[in-house]
Amino acid sequence: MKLYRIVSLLALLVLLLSACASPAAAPTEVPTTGPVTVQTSGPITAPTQPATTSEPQPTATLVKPTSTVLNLYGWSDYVPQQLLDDFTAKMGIKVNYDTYSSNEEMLAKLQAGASGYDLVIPSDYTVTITIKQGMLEPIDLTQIPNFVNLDKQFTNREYDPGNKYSIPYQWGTTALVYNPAKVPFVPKSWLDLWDPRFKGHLVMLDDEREVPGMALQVLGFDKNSTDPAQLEQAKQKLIALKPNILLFNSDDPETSLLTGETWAGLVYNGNAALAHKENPDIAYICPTEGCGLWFDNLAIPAGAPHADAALAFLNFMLKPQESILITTEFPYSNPNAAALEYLKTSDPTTYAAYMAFSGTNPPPDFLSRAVPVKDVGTATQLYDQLWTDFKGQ
Ligand code: N2P
Repeated sequence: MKLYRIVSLLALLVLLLSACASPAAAPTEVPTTGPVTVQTSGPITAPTQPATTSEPQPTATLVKPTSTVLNLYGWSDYVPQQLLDDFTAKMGIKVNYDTYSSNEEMLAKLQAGASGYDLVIPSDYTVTITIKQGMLEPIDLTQIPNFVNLDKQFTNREYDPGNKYSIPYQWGTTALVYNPAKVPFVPKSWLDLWDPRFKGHLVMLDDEREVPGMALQVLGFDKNSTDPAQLEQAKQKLIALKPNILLFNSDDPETSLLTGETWAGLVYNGNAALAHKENPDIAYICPTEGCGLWFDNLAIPAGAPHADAALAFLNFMLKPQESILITTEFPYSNPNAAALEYLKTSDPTTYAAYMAFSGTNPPPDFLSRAVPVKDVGTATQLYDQLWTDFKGQ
């Protein structure tokens, strides 16, 4: 009993000390290199400090930006206008938001040089590529005290150890969505999409890594295969699926599911969540062969003309009250633990929907089959070619 008391007191002391620690400190954990262990089945782990402590701490000397403009280049349907308006109102910085539909589209623009953008939203493997190619500006984490709001499962990951170049924005899966009212059976395998009854009724993302990755999984190969023979087989497999595909759309594939034009397909979790919100029958599963897993991040392109404004935005969007605007409007999964805690009380209905749906809060067996896209180096060209050939068929 006595020992128990001492242990409890020590635990309390550690807690108090960690609460007093400088919030601007960079993460010190060992990079996560093993399999993904994101815990999403139960309630999200409590943040290291109360959700209400979202304002910059007095210990951090925040540099006040002098720029009055911020040029954001991000995925379409991904950053709420309200968040941008709030930032403008608070900081006096106007935000221009240009959009893209794939990592490859964004990458091509950056590679063309002098894009004029201050912020981009690359997925994990594209963070790797852009770091490798010297295309990102290092991020001074002392200027982002709200970084502590992030769940540690999503920081310091293998694609950017120490978050030197990128700040988590949203994360999610890429899996199979279907409308039970239209589909006369319960799909379990990706192979079900090849069923002739789906003729002209599938929607697929216009994503040259996730779609071939799925075909590779179906064939029992590594989702990130660089073997030309395996990629050729994946292409042939996809060509056989073509009659069933009505459209390729990475911007709002949920629309065609809701109108009933499409009955099933391969989409990002947020698309499925938006469809499910309107039509609760619409389901989202990770098939037996596996599905996709991704982590999107905000990053500052090298030579960004308004890097000071970009840094201020990174800290701003991590405030719980701002971050939940993202989850409310574009319900992908949110890596901001403090924001989810805040959502629990500020909007219990949205929080309950977030926790209940497999897209936003995937159960462990779903996640255990989810495989991330990796940078495949020069084999990227093989995927480019596969995609061009397949779509041109
Ligand atoms: C938003 C697309 C989400 C990005 N339209 C998936 N990585």
